[in-house]
Amino acid sequence: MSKLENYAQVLDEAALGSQAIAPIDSENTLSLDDAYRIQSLSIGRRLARGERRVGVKMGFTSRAKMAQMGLSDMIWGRLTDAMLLEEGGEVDSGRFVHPRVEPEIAFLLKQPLAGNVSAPEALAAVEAIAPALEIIDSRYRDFKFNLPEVIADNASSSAFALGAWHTPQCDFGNLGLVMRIDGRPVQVGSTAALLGHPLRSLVAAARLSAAVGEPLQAGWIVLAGGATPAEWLKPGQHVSVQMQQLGSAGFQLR
Ligand code: OOG
Ligand code: MG
Repeated sequence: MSKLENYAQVLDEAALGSQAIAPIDSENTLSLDDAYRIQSLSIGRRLARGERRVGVKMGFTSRAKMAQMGLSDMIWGRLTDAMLLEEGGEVDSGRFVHPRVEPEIAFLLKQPLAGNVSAPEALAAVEAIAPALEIIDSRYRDFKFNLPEVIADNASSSAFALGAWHTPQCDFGNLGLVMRIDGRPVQVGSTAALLGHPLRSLVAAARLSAAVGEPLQAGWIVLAGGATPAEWLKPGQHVSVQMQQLGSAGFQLR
């Protein structure tokens, strides 16, 4: 087994067993290409177990997220069907190491989207948009990592909940949002925090995915990134996000 395959196995097993691991790049020797290769290999293990690819998540697309995690480069990860929570449903905290939650907006594509596309071209490929919550769960102890480490760990992807889909007719460039935990507002923000307009995140997803030979597909979901800092989650908590025009999404952590 190659070194990169070995890291993919270690990360995949950490996620499966909800066990934190030590950093894999403490010597700062992994390149970003290596990191995305590890991510691809670890997702390959999930696909081999029967999971299905459903899209892409973008990370560090808001200043709030970059500042919270101390990293300033955009990253992306691969989403599978096993990460999608049932809307309004319950999720078992035993699945996670140390989960956090953040408010996002999701795109559903009606046609493939690849390469250097403009914002209007990206919009033309969007079937629907929805409010979303992402549960991120770093497999590294203390939720601490450098850039290659978090990329190798599939950008901390763990689970996501979606609200109802809406046609993308409204101008969703600056929609106010409130994230609540047990009814208490914990983060307030706007979709404008995402690169000025969340469509820019979709444009970046189209470019980055095509660059590794996995162009965005019709039917795929793209998560645009956390619009506010993430909040720690504890068993028993209920989380919701309410977004102007688009309604809400939520889940209960058991
Ligand atoms: C990395 C994932 C970042 C986002 O929306 O910015 C991310 C992390 O914060 O652990 O999902
Ligand atoms: Mg996120």
